[in-house]
Amino acid sequence: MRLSRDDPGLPLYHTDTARGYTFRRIRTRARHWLSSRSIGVKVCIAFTLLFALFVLVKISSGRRSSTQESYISNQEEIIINEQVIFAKNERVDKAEKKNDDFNEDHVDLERLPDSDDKLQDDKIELAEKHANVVKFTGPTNDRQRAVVKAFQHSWLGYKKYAWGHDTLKPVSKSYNDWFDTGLTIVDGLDTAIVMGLEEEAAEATDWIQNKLTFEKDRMVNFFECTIRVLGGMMSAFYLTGNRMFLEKSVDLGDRLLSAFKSPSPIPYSDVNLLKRTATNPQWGADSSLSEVTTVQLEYRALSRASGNSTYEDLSFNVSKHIHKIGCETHEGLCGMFINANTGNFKKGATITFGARSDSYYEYLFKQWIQTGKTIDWLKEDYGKAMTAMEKYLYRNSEPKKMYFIGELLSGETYSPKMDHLVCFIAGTLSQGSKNGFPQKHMDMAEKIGETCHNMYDNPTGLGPEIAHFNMIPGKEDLYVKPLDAHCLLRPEAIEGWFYLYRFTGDKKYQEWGWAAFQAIEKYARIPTGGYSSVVNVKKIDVKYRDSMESFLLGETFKYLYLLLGDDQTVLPLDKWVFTTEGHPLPIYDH
Ligand code: DMJ
Repeated sequence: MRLSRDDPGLPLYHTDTARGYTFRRIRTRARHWLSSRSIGVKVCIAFTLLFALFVLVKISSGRRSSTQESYISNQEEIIINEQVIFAKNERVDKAEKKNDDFNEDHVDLERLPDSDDKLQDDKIELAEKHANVVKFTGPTNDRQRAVVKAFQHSWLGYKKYAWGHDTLKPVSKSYNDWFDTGLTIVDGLDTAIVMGLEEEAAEATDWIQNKLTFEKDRMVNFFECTIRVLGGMMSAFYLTGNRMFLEKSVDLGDRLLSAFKSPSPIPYSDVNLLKRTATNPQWGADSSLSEVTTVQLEYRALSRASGNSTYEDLSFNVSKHIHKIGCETHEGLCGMFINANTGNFKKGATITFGARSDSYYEYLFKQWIQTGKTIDWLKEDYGKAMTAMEKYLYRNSEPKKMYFIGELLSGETYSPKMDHLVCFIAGTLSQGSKNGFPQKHMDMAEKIGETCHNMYDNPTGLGPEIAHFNMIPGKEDLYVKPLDAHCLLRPEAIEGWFYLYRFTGDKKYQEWGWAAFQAIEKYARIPTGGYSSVVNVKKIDVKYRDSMESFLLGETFKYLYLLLGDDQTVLPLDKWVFTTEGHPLPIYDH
């Protein structure tokens, strides 16, 4: 039943006359009550009222700023290097929100230089001078010459059947596009430069200058595009001093920054290069730990070269955020998923040094190196994580005692499984021990490096994607499940042996690298051009996956070439830091 205004069922003050009477009566009583109180009581009441007013104002201003967040669509646009990145209020609100909720360093987009002075000439001159000092004279022995030939064979196949596309399908003599940015060219260029291959380097440079465009209406993976394309071009810039590479990198970097249009310091995983939009991965709500924490070397180099600090600031905020929230349950070992909307780790996620986490640990260390060892917490977080790795994950097999790094499934259950990807840590640990970390790190590096070599003990001599280890006496130490037996010609084991050889001078690492190279030649080479990933490393009746990954040129051949060189002062590790994709970038003093 609906009540009318004059309904007798309503309380008295719901009629005008009665309400006026009631208020007058209350006011008179209140005045009378107050006049009969002491001064002290009156002061107390006044103070309480003022405090209540203050609280009300606070609450209402908080409400207002969160309401403002939903009105971002019709705002003025912010231009960064001639490109629209954020709607203005969206940017301001996000900056405020990041400061309020996440307390990361405010990234002041207003500080950005105008497009006119976006590339600072003094920085470019510096890079040009730097590049002039770097001379690559080509191979000095037969093994290096063989690796150069292999690189040329892969280049030839790519050129014949896939030029301008992302990757070669060497068996079907066709191509595959993932980002549609000529991935093999940009990822492989700096290897051609390092090998002294002037013709291939010139072809790549010409294509990047005249054909490469990022006006692509497709979603690309923010991390992969950063480490392969941006990293490749930034390395080429620093190795040659050619400012065209920097200009292209700025263009790509501005587009990729869209990933940071998230409500937390954690970027989204996928970016549309044309529309400059970003989303979570299609397969789930979370971003991978390794992906969000493995872009910082590249963006720092871009910022330092271009004079635009935004790339470095936004990407470094990710590291700062993770440092701040910490991974205390496992003393510095983090779960593999983190959410770009909340900025929080997914509870109960697997802890691993393999896929989805690996290079988080690598970039803690390498950022410390890149910034001239000036940021102590990077070193501390890395050291703490390595101690925890030894405690929770580092185990040995039986009966031969191969040392490996296993996983904690759901953050709890130990699994003696190691991805080939984990072999990178042999390199990082050995470099760490030469930069102030304990000798124990070198011991672990050598043991893991050896286990990675054992993983190659297969009929083809190639390494599998994943190995499992036996921890009970009496059985085989290492076994490969059929579904894990494929080989993408990944670089990590060879990368580890390269660092170990540089730091120990033990020639066994060169021998291991040479054996792996010969296996690639024997079982992965496609006569018409290129090399193919294989289906099962245990079968010499090889079946091909018909794909040649860009990192074969960007990393695997580069590390082989450097490992097998007589001159181990090429690209000295106190001047250059290798990105996770094997692209050398300069080390700064800050
Ligand atoms: C490369 O793209 C990078 O090394 C990345 O960090 C993970 N692994 C692949 C090659 O295996």
